[in-house]
Amino acid sequence: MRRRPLPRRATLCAVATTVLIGLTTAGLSTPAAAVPDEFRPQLVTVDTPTRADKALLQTLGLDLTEHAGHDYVEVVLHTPADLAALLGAGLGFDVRIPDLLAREAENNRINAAYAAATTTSPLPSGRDAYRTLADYNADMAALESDRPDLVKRFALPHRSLDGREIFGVEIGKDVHGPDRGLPVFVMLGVHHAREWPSGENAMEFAVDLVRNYGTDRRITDLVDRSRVVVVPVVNVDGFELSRTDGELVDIREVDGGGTATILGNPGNAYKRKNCRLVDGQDTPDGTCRAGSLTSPGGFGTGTDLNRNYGGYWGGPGASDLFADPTYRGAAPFSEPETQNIRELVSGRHVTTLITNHTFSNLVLRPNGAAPDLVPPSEGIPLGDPFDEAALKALGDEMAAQNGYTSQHAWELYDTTGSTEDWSYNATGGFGYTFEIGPDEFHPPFPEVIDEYLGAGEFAGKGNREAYLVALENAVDPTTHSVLSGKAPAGATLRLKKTFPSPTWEGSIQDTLDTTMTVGPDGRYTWHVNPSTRPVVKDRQVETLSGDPVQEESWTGTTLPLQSTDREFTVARDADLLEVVLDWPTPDDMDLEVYRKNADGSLVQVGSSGNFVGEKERVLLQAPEQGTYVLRAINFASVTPTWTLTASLFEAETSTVPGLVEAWTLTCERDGRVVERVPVVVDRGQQLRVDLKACGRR
Ligand code: 0X9
Ligand code: ZN
Repeated sequence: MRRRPLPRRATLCAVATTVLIGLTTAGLSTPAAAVPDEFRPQLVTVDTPTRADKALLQTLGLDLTEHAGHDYVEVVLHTPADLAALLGAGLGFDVRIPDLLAREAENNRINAAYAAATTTSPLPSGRDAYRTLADYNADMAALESDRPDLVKRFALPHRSLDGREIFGVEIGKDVHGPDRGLPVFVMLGVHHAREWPSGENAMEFAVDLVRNYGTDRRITDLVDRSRVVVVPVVNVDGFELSRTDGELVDIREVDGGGTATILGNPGNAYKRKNCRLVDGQDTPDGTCRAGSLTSPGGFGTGTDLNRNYGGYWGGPGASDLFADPTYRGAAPFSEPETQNIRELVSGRHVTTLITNHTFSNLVLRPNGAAPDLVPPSEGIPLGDPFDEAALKALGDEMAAQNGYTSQHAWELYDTTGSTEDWSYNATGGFGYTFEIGPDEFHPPFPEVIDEYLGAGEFAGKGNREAYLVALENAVDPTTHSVLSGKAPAGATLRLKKTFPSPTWEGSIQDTLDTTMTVGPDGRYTWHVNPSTRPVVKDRQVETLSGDPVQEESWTGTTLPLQSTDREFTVARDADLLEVVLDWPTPDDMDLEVYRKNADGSLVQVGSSGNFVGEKERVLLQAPEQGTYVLRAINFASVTPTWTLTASLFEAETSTVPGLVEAWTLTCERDGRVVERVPVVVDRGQQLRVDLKACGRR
């Protein structure tokens, strides 16, 4: 599949990357270097200025962290063999964390010192160290026993592959009583084993709501008006391995028993995926640790839970190779852990959802894949989500609290099968991924405190405030739909819908099945998601209209390993600037586009480094007026003569008409359906539906 590259922004990771401005040899070859005797597992930033480099990197079977920009990918090297593979491929790289074990040990030392010096941290729980899985489970049980009126701890329907129960807490007024149709906010953590702060932030939010209920007016009001469901650790098996191995590093250091063998492998401290050991086969309970020993760092085995959801499952940015870090799984929702979240979200009206990850300081909104991509299952470009304006507004508002960058998920890199790719498109509930923290999967614990409570100019805000903003959105009736009316006291109302959700190439059947109980006054108010799914709504598709409104062409000659610049001035407002570099032979040239500032400095705004043999093309949406520098780079072309064309277009937006879907609303008494009505309700709409027949005997 070939797609038009849209301009992308590099991630915000505080990464020391070698950005290739002009030509250096770093991206072309690395001087033959030997693997040092004393190998240490390490985090490196690999230069991948061209698509061919990225493609080559992907063939090496390395643990690509997915922290990537247009010209780099961060990679965990677990073994000397990994390093040898990278050196052998000749890709340039910078070592960012030279010794992950030493870093793990250093973090452990910082954590121990912090814990020793701290009685109570400023976190809602007062905790001063990362929780273990047992700590999470104990904390959830304690929350319930402390405030049984407010907290219901529950086990998710499916045990993990290694046989563990997975717990969550539901928070709300009279939470053990009947469901009265309040809007639901869902907060998730630790889909990826090594991303410990993602669970901490989720758990602290649960504690925060419970501890401050009754004293803090805003929190009391929000909890009274909602049900908040927190599942702090979705991938319990992976987390257990990562968390305990991270700790072991410390013990090995402390007891002086750090032998080369033990220190030569960080165990599963940097594991990403779940405990699927053999694809398509159940993992016998309790065998995950032993079974993943053959997989250095535990990265080879497992399914990437954030590629296993049904939404556009099987498309770009998800691998079909079991050993790859982004392995999508044998089928959509093949894993018990994703199936748990599917059932959780399908059985309630989750109006807003946040799934936490680490790291890169980002607030990501759907879709996961770029709008110009065409899923074969739909035959039209993905486009922007129907609710783009509202999704962006909320994303921006949350990012203003924690100082992160708010962007489309696809601007990071394409993904399919991620949590909100499914939850938003199937239910219409707003969904976001938070990438917490600047530069590490599980940094020293004090960083968790800063991220949650905010630090520096965000002190007193942070993720806490961003989550509260999200919860305010969850309860705001203008962002979802409301049904209300008369119905017999005590009757069960059910809203149900069955539909095909698009995967990349086909579809899966989804059923949303939700209930509430009518209160004693014979009236109900039900906060629900709109009846028509975003994925079948009208879709705006942008196409270039006819002739360019401004165009310029150049020919030139550039010798191998050199580059040539041409300037183009955008003199009017337009929708799209297209720059195409063409040359006669099927070999490798690259194209970079810069915007020229008033002081003559250059800011890169686009690049195209396609596979060998493909021509280069950069598209810039709504380019600012001014001067652009177009750089033709000869990476490896034997015919140094090229043609460069810059064209400015107006885009035509056409609308692909959508469908209207209905909920089926049933009123049930004593387990018998008494009344059934189709209900069509839009976002922001409040609809009155009296269930009169249900009241008649
Ligand atoms: O790749 C991922 O799953 C996430 N990054 S991470 O380093 N935590 O693994 C980002 C996913 C972004 N895409 C969507 N949320 N759709
Ligand atoms: Zn993650």
